[in-house]
Amino acid sequence: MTYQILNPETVLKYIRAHPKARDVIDVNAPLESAELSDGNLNFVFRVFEKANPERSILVKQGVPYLRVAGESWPLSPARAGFEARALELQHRFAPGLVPIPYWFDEEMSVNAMEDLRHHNVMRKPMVGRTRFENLGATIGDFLSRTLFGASDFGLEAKEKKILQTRFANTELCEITEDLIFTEPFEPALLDGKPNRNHFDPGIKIALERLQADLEIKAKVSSLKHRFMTVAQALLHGDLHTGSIMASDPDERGVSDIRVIDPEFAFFGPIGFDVGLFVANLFLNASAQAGHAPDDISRSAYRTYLFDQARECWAVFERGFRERFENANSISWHSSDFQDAFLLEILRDTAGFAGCEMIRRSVGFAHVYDVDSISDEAKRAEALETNLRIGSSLIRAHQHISSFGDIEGIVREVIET
Ligand code: SR1
Ligand code: MG
Repeated sequence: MTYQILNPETVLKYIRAHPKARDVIDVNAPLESAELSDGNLNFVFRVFEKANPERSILVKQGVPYLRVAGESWPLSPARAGFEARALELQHRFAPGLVPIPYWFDEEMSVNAMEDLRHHNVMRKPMVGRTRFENLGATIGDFLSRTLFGASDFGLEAKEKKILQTRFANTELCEITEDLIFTEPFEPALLDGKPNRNHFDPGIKIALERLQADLEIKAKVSSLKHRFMTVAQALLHGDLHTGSIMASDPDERGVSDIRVIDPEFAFFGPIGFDVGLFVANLFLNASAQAGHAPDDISRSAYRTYLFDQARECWAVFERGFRERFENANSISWHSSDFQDAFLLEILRDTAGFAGCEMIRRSVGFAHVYDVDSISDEAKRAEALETNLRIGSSLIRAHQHISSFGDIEGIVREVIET
């Protein structure tokens, strides 16, 4: 099929005609579709057998623009190829923690994959304080498997270099460079590019103070430069709680958890993925100022979030150290080297988490956690909290020596 933008009608024709679809569903049976588009970039459809909706396929299509902005923000549909290649690798290193990829159709910019029909994107249930007890451990496991697997320690040196050339994800990296590292820290840009920040007037003064802080500016420049140049491993590249799905927790609070949407994948610094994930837990914790109905439930859920962040780091670090034992070269067996490398990741984690907390509060792409707080004063309180924690993490990141240091910085501002 030559490229055309799919809709709930044409996606049915597309599926009926695709030779690989018949491996998953009966394409001759009556089929139905539903549009599920939820993220900022793409269109997503579920196609299922009418008489047996359990038999379904998820179809995700990249269109030549950003879905939430429309044609005024052009974006190459080639991003679907980065997602396809990343998902294939993540599925190789962490099977069961990502959707099963079915096929990638380059001409149509379509990724077809396992339809996680019993799962929900985690962000909203977490704002409603649903507890997923295995969240931190699962994401820590996902991070150590995928980031070690697709690094110089897990891949042969030649394979990694060749792979890197297939992940020159220039357009989506530019979005991250602009939206996370540049625009939130500048009142106006010098290079004629638009500054897409938007923020609650209640935090104008705090933001002006932050944007005038030369120490913060220098540290963010250095984090941005690390993001652009330190090609440690193939990152997910956008690991927030909107990029994770979970089934309803069972009686022990345990769910099936899957990481989705790796279209921002590129070879970058490992701490970027870890930092984005923990920052999104902290963003939820601060937003509970405006969501939890009472002190007890607020405190309990914040404690849960800190536990998950700590557990994520612990499982990630343990998994990474275990994998070092079987690393592909004797060069990686020095325990001093391993300690130093993990410390570098931890410090990056703190710095990148700080940038994420700030950009989600004042930049182009906010989070539902904070934006959905209806009480103006409480929303401003959460936003100020994010700016304070973000600034402290950025300021202190090069002096962090344990995950407890990161937790300590956050807990100085967010009480449990
Ligand atoms: C222009 S895209 C805005 C944000 O959505 C994605 O999920 C990334 O987080 C990006 O920064
Ligand atoms: Mg996404």
